Amino acid sequence: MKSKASHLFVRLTLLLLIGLSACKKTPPPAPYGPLPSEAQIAWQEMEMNMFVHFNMNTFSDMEWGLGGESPEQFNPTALDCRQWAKTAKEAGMRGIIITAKHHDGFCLWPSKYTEHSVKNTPWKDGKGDVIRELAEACKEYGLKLGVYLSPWDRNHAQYGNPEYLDYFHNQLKELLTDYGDIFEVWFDGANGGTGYYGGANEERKIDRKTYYQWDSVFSLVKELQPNAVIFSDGGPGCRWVGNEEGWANATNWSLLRGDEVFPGYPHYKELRSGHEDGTHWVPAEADVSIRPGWYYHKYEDHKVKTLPEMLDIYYHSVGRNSLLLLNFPVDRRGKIHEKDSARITEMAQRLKTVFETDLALQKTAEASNVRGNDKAYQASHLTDGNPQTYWTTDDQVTTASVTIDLGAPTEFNRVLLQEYIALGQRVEKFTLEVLEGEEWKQIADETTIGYKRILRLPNVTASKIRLNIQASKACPLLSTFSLYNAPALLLPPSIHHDKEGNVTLAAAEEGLSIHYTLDGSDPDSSSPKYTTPFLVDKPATLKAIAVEGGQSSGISLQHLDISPKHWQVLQSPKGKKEEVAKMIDADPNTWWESEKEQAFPQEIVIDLGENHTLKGFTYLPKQSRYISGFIQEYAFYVSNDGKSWGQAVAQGEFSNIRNNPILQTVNFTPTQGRFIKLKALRAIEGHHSVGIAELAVITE
Ligand code: FUL
Repeated sequence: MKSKASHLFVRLTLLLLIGLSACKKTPPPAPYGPLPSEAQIAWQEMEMNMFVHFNMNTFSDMEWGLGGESPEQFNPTALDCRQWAKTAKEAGMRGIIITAKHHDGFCLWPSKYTEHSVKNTPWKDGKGDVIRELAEACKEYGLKLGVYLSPWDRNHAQYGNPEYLDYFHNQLKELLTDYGDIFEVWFDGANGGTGYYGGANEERKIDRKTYYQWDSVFSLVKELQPNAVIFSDGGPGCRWVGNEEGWANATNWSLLRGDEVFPGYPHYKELRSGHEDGTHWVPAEADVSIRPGWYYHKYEDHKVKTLPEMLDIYYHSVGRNSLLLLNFPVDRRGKIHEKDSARITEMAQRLKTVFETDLALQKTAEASNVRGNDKAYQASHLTDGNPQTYWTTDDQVTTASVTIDLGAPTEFNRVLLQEYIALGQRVEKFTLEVLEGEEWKQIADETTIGYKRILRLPNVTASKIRLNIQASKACPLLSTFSLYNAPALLLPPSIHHDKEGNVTLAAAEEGLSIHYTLDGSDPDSSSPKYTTPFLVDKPATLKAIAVEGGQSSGISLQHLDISPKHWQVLQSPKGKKEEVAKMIDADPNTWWESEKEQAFPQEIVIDLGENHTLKGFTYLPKQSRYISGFIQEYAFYVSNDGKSWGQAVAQGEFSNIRNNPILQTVNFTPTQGRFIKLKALRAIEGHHSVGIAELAVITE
């Protein structure tokens, strides 16, 4: 029989051995594949930056200026770079990138190498420097500064010749030496060389791949700003995401076959996912504007993206392993417009609310494999709130599971995962399961993670959640596994009344109930509940709210009327006849436009199919990014037989349609008729076409 003392000895020895093995320093996994530089990691951690498009186009009201604009035009009345910086800072952004020179060649700084710059403008008597003011504002607000310098230059006389390259290099030198640290240099893939756009020297065709001598451009950046990340379609620092709508594919590798891709790369859709077999670390940057245009146009004041649209962008960029570069078209004052700053504030507040409380923080996590059974790599690093620590497995293990025990049934609808990217991007496939009662249920089946992956899921209440890594290029390394419960987004529902007369109501997020009225009274949670589309084919005032747990949204309101189901366009000016029905398809996003250069008046006649008492009409001008065909002066007629029209029932002008091309409503004395005629007498700005997104009537 062993003595108590010998028992104690054995136990102590065992404890010592366990302790020793726990302390044993298992070496970390070897890096796998292409790796990010320190600068790229710091860049990725910025997550969301501000893009500012402000330049000559702001004053010429263009998107791509031609290059011949007079510097006299550039004259912001109240330039306020501090306001931009404050807006960015308060929204949680870390840097600002400014269009120092866009395709039209005008420079926001007094470059020594051209007269086409701020120095020849009335603004501050030619003594101003926008880049300097922005650099100072960024410093004040603790933001980093980046510059966009368009390679394509429609002003420079030598563009297309080798001489232009010296100019381009010299400008880059100025920007990279005179304004302190630059965190990103943005080289746009868009350029001429097509002979199509009609700016200066456009007939000089260039080879986008070779003309700019990218290698020497990139070396210059490296020499002058070693920490700057270089953006272009193919990097080398970060890559364009392959669309201008702010989204990456769900599968998104921070890798690229770097030697294949160059600015202007034709297979740009590949950039949405990167190249799984990429040879270089070139993470995605998703650029998108808060309005349709990159530059400010007053006529887009009503088109600032909605909060749900902004949130989709966030989840589809930052939530998909991409950086988000969100553009603000600064206006002619030199300020971010009030509508845009209100929207970004709303978005930032919402994100703060959603990601305030990590429900997995400090919860127990267990993994099917821990590298060398070493505490340094244990699963609890996933829930310790520290992105610098990670869980990883033994080298040969590329499939593994981690289970988080939440301690009690917990409701959540967001899952956030992060790989520890300093050692490479690895995970190729994963699923998520939750323990609901006694049952494990799969709630997600996904591919890549990368620096950050956020999944938006329907609400689930579970006591445990399990992550199954099903494929990884090498042993997986994850730093974060967080859960959040986003409160419902209680925005007024959207209303769509289609061509057939069906009304569809939609809440900003799943899971909310919608209640509505059709008699003009304010709805509450006892009003009829919306379940499926319903028919309304007569005049009615629709009001709707979204409701969740005793809370209601504001009211959305729309006047509904007879549907255009049986209408026919009988007469229209010269243009695509097969598309003419787009003006009566109840879809505001499609339009019909007559051929350019036609004489006025131009007439449109519509047969409503039967007699109605009409008391007004509505006209929605085309809602495209490029304005033309906005009717300025009109006359409107009603007829019983489509032949005799008599006097106009309404005549006048859409006074502010250029700047505010929203739905135009005209009321007139009630008149019986089956046929209507809109006579366009003039379009804005001397245009000679007529563009109509929707034409509709108001009946009694
Ligand atoms: C594009 C440009 O052509 C647009 O004008 C804008 O600057 C956008 C960010 O990049 O390629």
